[in-house]
This record gives sequence, C-alpha cells and structure tokens, in this order.
Amino acid sequence: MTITITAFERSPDGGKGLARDTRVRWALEEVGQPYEVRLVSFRAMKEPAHLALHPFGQIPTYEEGDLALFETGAIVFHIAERHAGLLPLDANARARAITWMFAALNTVEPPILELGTARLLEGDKPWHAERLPLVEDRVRGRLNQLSVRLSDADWLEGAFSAGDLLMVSVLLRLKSSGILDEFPNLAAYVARGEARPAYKRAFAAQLAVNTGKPPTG
Ligand code: GTB
Repeated sequence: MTITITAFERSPDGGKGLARDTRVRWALEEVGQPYEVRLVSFRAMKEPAHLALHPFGQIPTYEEGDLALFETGAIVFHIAERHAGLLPLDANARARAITWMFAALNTVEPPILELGTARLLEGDKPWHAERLPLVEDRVRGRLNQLSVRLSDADWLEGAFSAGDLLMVSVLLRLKSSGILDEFPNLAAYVARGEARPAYKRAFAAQLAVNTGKPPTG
C-alpha cells in the first residue's frame, strides 16, 4: 500500500531539515519503506481537505490505505511497530526505547521549542534580554541530564532505535544555537544520527523540495 506524507511546499528553514516531515522521512528510510510526498502551502494546511487529515492544520500527516495519522510521535511509532529496524524485539528493551520516544517529545523538546519562540518571536519585547538566559538555562538543564544518562554510549538504549531517531531530531534544532556544543557527547550523538545513511537520504529528499533540485548521491 502506498504511503503518502505531507510536507511544506516551502519550508521556512529553506531546507535545513528542521520541519517535522524530516523525522517521518527518516523513519521510513530506516525501515526501507518507499513513500510519496504531497506538498502543501500554508493556506492549504488550513483548508477543510487538510484539516480532515490534521485537526490542527499542520504537517506532517501520514496516509496508508484507510489509515490517516498526524503527530510525528504517533507516525514514527506506527512505522516502528509495523516494520523491523526501529524497535528492539525484547519486550523490556522495546518498552525502554518507547520511553525515550516520549522523553524526546515530552521532556526534551518543550524547552527547545520555547527557546526557538524566545529567539524568533520575542526579540522585540522589552523583557527579551532578561528572559532569554532563563530559557537557555532551562535547555542546558535538560541537556545536562541527558548528557549524564547517555554518557559514552552510542545510543540511548543499546542499538539505535526510534527513541534515538526522535531525540536526535529534537536536538538538531539546537545546532545553530551553540548550546549543543557545550555537551560534546550530545554533539557527537547528533553527528552519529546525521551520519546514518537513512538520515542522509531523508535530509536530501527534503532539501530537494526546498531547493527545487533533485537529490544527489
Ligand atoms: N506536535 C506536532 C508533530 O509532532 O507532528 C507538531 C507539528 C508541527 O509543529 N508542524 C509544523 C507546522 O505545520 C511544521 S514543523 N506548522 C504550521 C502551522 O502550525 O501553521 C515545525 C517547524 C516549522 C518550521 C521550522 N523551521 O523553519 O525551522 C522548524 C520546525
């Protein structure tokens, strides 16, 4: 059955791979599932046809036969459940990998998103200079805890899993901030994720959309 996802017709990041379709592309590449992409404009995302797929008018969505999903966590989980390669077979190891998926989205991503909001949308506010260091320190606090737990391991729970896929995707958003480099083991962890052939294919595919040039390599 054909898998179709949605992505920005033109991503505000110009192809840096930070929009959330990249996570879904990456998961599909890891498990070797071909997929099609329907590109949507910001206006189309708020129209009834797209709202029927995604109640919040966002990307990405995932369609496969009768099934339509939204929320990257749910989509990556669905892909990982249906195809080998993203979740361990051992029941306890699988539960721990799933725990890391939730941790990435519920515990690590929120302060990172808050930092993005503070930087991008609050720069003109009179309290911006006072608030920004507080928000940055909240991110540092989380990264410090994650860094301690990862220690010198390659991945969070044994072999690479959907938990790592989401955690690396979340941390990638920090690359331009310099904060990630304060935690060398996390910077190396993210680099390991980016070096995976499946990530490279996913990144190239979204870049091609945003540059109008076909993927190379
Ligand atoms: N919780 C949802 C999920 O995980 O799927 C969040 C989905 C979401 O935020 N989608 C964004 C969207 O559709 C795109 S990814 N926004 C349009 C809207 O809400 O109207 C967020 C995103 C956008 C842009 C950049 N960027 O340019 O760097 C990075 C991330």
